[in-house]
Amino acid sequence: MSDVQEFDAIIVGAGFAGVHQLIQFRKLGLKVRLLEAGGGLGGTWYWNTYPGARVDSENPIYQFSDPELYKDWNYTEKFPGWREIQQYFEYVDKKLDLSRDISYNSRVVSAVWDDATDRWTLTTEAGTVYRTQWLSLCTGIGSKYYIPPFKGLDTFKGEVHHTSRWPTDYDLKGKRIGVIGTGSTGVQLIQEVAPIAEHLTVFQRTPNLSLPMRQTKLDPEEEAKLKEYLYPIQFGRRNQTFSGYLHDLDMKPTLETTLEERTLYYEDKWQKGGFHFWIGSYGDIFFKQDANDVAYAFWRDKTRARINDPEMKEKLAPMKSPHPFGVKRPSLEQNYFEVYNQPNVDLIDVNKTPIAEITPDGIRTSDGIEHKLDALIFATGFDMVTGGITSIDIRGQDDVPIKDKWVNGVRSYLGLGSAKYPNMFWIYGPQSPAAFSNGPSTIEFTSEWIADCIKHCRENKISHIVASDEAQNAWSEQLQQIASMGLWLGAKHSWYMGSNVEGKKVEILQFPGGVPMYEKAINDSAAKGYEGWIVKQTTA
Ligand code: NA7
Repeated sequence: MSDVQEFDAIIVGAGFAGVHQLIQFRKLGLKVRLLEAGGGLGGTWYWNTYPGARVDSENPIYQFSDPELYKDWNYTEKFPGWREIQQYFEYVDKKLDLSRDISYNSRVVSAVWDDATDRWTLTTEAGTVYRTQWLSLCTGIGSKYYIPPFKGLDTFKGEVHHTSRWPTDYDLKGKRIGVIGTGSTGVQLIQEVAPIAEHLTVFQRTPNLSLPMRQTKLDPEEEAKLKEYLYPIQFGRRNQTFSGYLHDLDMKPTLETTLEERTLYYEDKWQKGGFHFWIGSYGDIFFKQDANDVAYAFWRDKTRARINDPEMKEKLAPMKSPHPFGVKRPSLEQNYFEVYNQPNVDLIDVNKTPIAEITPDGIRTSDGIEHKLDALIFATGFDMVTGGITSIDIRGQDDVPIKDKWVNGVRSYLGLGSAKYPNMFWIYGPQSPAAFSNGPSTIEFTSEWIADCIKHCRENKISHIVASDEAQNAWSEQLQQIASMGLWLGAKHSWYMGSNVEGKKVEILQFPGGVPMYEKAINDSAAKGYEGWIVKQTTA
C-alpha cells in the first residue's frame, strides 16, 4: 500500500466547479488533490475547441465573483470564445498557483468506499491509487460525448470528428463537410464551416429554436468603471434570479397582456439578445401551452423573415412548433439562419429521410441519395448531466456501482450526493440546477456548501455523512413533481430529459425549481443540522 497517495480531499475535474472547490478546500486547510482527465484547466473549455465554440452565458457573470480575481481580468467579448475562456483559467491558475495541487492527464476510472476506515480509494486509468476521506465530483454535465450507433460508421474513408475532441489544426477549407446535429454545438460550428467549406450538408433532426446572441465587444476602461460599483451588485443578483442570470423570469401571465404590450415587450427582449427572450421573459411559457404558442409565433415570424427559400423556412422555423418553445435548450446564434441562404449549404431533414447508413464516401439517406463527404462531424452531444459520474465505477456502502443504481432513474438528495455513497458530493450535476442556470452562479454557492459541510463534520468529529434513503426519495419525487407541471415532455429528444441518448431513462435530470429555491433547500438542510443526512460520529 506504500504507493497509495493519501489526501483529506480529492476533487475530480478542473472546470469552474473543480477550481472553485479547490480554492474552498485550501481555505479549510485540507490536504487536497485535484485529478483532471485533460491536459489543462477549463473542463468544458479544455475539450470543446471546435470552430465557433463559445459560451452562451453573458459577461460579466461568467466568471468567479471574487473581486481579487475579476479586478485584473477583462474578457474582450460579452460572450467569449473557447480560447479566451481558456486564457481566463490560465490567468486564475497563475494568480492562485492552482496547478501545484492538480494532476493532469489523470482520468479517474473507479472510486470504492470502505466503511471501516471511512475512506474512498480512487484509481486512475494509469493505475495511480489515491485514498481520501472526502470526494468532490466536479465532472460537469457534458464530459462523456455521444455518437449515435449509425450503421457503417467504421467504413467512412474521410475524417471523422466529434466536436468535443476537435483537432484544432484541422483545416475545413475547401472540403465537403457533413455535420450531424443542430444543438448548441452544431449551430456554432455550422456558422463557421459554411463560409469556408466547398459544400456543407447539415443533417437535422430537430430545428434549433435559436435566439440572436447580439455579441458585443467589451471595453476594458468601461469595465474598470463598472467593476467599482456595478459588478458587486451584479454578482449578488446572480443568486436571486430563477436561472442565475441578471435577467429573470417575469411571472405576469402572457395572455393577460394586450397584443401591443407583449409585442413591445418581446421586441425589447429580442433586441437585448442572449437568453432574454427565453429566461428573461414571461415564465408561463414553461407550463402553459397557449402562452408558449404566442412566444413561438413571435420567434418563428422573426426567423422566417431571415430565410429566403420557402422550403428552408419550413425546415428551420416550421409554421407549427416542433416542440414547446424553450423546453429544449435554444442556442445563441449570430448568422445561423442566413447560412441556409448560401448556395453551398444543404439541409437534410432526417425525420423525412433518415440516415440509412454511413458509407465509405459519405452518408446515404433513406431516399437512396448518397451525400458525398470529405469529413463527417458529429455534433451529436453528450450523455448529459449523468455521464460524467456514471462513467466512473463508483461503489459505496453496498458495493453497487452508481451507474447500475441509476438505470431506472437518478436518485440524489439535494442534487449534492446519493444514499450509500458517504462523503461524496457533486457540484453542477444530476438533480441540481446545473445547466438550468448560469454555471458559475450555482457552482459557487454549492461548492461553499460542501466546504462548510466538511468543516462542520471535522469540528463535530463526524467521520462520514451520507444522504438518507427517505430524504433522497423525497427530493427525487419533488423534482419530478415540479417537472410534471411543465411542458418538458413536449420535446421528443432533449438532453434535459435524457431522451437524447438511446436507451437512457427519460426523466428530468436537473432541478427545475430555480436557483433561489435550490439554494434555500440546501441551506435549510444545513441550518437544521444537516437534515436528511445520516452522520457517523468518531469515538476519538
Ligand atoms: P445537443 O444539444 O444534445 O445536440 C445534439 C444534436 O445532435 C441535436 O441536434 C440532436 O438532434 C442531434 N442528434 C443526436 N442524435 C442524433 C441522431 N441519431 N440522428 C440525428 N441527429 C441526432 O448537444 P450539443 O453539443 O449541441 O450541446 C450540449 C450542451 O452543451 C448545450 O446545450 C450547452 O448547454 C452546452 P435532436 O435535437 O436531439 O433531435
